[in-house]
Amino acid sequence: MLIKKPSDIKPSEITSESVYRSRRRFIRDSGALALGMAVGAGSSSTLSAQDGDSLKARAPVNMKRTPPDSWWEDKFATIKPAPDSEPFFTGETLTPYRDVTRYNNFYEFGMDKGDPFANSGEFKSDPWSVEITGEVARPGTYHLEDILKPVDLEERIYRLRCVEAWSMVIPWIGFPLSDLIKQFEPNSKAKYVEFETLLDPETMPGIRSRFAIIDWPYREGLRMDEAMNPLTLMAVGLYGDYLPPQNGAPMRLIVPWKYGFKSIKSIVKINFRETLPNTTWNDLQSREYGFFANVNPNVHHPRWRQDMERRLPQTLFSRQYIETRIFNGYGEHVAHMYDGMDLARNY
Ligand SMILES: Nc1nc2c(c(=O)[nH]1)N[C@H]1C(S)=C(S)[C@@H](COP(=O)(O)O)O[C@H]1N2
Ligand SMILES: [Mo]
Repeated sequence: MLIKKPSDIKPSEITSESVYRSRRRFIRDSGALALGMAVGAGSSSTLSAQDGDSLKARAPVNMKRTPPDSWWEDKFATIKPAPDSEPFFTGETLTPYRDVTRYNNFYEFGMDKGDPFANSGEFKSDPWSVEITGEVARPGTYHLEDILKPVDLEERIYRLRCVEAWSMVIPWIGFPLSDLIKQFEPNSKAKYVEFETLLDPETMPGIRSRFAIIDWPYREGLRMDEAMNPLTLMAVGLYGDYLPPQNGAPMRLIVPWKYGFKSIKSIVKINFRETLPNTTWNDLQSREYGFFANVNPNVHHPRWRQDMERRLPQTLFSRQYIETRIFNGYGEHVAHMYDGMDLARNY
C-alpha cells in the first residue's frame, strides 16, 4: 500500500488508511511488545493486522446514520494524521472499534453499557446547530457546517479513563476546542465554558425512562484555561470515520486528563460565563463527583479505589489491569493549571 498525503485520500479510504497506520505502528512497536511479553509483563492483547481488518469490516455496520451532507465528506478528506509522539499520540494498543462503539456511557439512551448502541437508531445528527451564548462578541445559533468551516481536522490518539475505573485508547478525529472558542471572541468576563447535550425525548429513550436519575439536559463545564489547553479536543469522528450516535455525534468534547464524564456528548449549547457552572454529576452527588474531576490515583471515589483501571478490550480469558496515572498520564501538559490547588479538596 502506498503512503498518501491526507489531501489525496478519498473519504472512502480513510478508515482503511487509519487502520493501515495503526498497523504500521504495530509493526514498529512489536519489538518492544515482544520484549515486554518475554519478561512476563503480561501485556495480554496487541493490535494485530487481523484486528485491523476486522475494524475496517465492522465500521460501516455500526454506522447508523446515512452518510451526511457532502460538506462532511469534504471536511473528512483533509484529516491530518496523528503525530508519532506524545501527547497527541500514544503507542498503547488501540481499543478495537467494536468495543469503542458498543461499551458506552450515554445515559440519554439508557444506563447499560450496550444501550447507547442498541437504542440510538432514531437519533439524527444532521443537520445540527449549536447555540453560542453569554460573554462573547458573536453570540448566535450556528450551523455545525459553519463552525467547522474554518477549523482543520486532525487525528489524536488519547487514553479515556472513566470514573468507573475502566479505560480505552481511542483514535479520535477533531480539532482543538480553542479554535472553536476563538471564533466567537469571548470577553474578559468569560471565566468558564458551559456545555449542554441535546435533550430530545423522541429519539433518546433514556430520557423517557422512569429510572433516569439525571436532571436533563446533561451539562458539563471547564475553566477557561482548561478549555484553551491544546489537549482539549472537540471530536467529530473516531477511527477515521464520523462519530456514531452512541459516541456523541455529531460533536463532543474530549478532555483526556479528566474522568470521562467531563467529555460531554452531542453538544447543542456552549455558554461563556463568569461563574462556575453547575454540572450533571456534581449536582447529582457532589461528594462523589467534583467539578475538576482530574484523573487522580491518590483520591479515591467514596465507593471504590481509583489507583488501578481495567483496560478494554477484555476477553473471557484476560482482564488487563493497569495502574492509573495522575492526570491520566498527561501531567506534563496540564499539571501547571492546578499549581497551588489542593487536588484532594478540588477533586
Ligand atoms: N451527554 C452525555 N455525555 C456523556 C455521558 C452521558 O451519559 N451523557 N457519559 C460520560 C461518561 S461517564 C463517559 S465515560 C464518556 C464515555 O464516552 P464513550 O462512550 O465515547 O467512550 O462519555 C461521557 N459523556
Ligand atoms: Mo464515565
